[in-house]
Amino acid sequence: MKKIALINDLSGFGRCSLTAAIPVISVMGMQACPFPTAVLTAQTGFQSYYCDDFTDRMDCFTEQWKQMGVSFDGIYSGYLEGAGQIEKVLRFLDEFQTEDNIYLADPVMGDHGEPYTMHSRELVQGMKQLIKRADALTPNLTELCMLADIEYNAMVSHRMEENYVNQIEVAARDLIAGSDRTKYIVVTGIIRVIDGKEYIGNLAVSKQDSFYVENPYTGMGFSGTGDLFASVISASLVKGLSIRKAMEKATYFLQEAIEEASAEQIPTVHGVYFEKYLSRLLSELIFL
Ligand code: PXL
Repeated sequence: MKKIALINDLSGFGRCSLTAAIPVISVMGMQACPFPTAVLTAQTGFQSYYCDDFTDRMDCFTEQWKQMGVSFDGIYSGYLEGAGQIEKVLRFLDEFQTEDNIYLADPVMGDHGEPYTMHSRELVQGMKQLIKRADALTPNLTELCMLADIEYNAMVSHRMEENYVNQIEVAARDLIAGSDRTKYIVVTGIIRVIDGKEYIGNLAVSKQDSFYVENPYTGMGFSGTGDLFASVISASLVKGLSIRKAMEKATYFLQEAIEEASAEQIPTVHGVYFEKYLSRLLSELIFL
């Protein structure tokens, strides 16, 4: 059975990071191997939470797994508890990244133009190095702007323009050009206004082409949806599916869960009821 190493935090509440990634990878027929970056009582969007930073224990995972002689078909990194963890992930990659396995980096740093609490200038600088090692990246628009040194408000001020998505594509393509390894960037959370109605979309960009999918926007952003999306993309690419198929799978899995959460006014910090929709990820390709 294929294995994916999941470098991410474990949050008791928020339906994000490892609690999102493990079920998705499992239902898609692969072994999820968690490599925790931090353990939190709840994700950082809650008013109060306790966080145990795992920076000084990350090398133990790398060392022990190396001694065990294990290997991975995929590596997926998400939330890092500060810039000091970049070198730990790089060390893990030095040991476990190969020509053939697929590394997806989700550069978790902020959303809606705002940085998350662990954000720092050093984290952005470190993330710019880390993403060069990735086969695929899944930044939201805020994170793309941070990585490409674009002012978020300046970018979204173009959202009414016809070529808005093309402008984002140019920024994504620049990041691809800066890496020998990166094949795909999927930019999530692109909000457009057409005839007074809001739409939210995801843009996949590769060296050769691009692919954009959008749906009506409910106006609410829920915890963990980016992590669930990245988990489906990671598992799909490891299975050998195309980026287009991967995005279709992720959209089919999440769209109704997000609409339901918006209609029921679930507090956004708790995330969506993705558990109800996991069966949508089962497919005939499950044991490939
Ligand atoms: O969903 C991204 C994420 C992951 N992990 C933690 C977070 C966040 C976003 O706020 O706080 C702990």
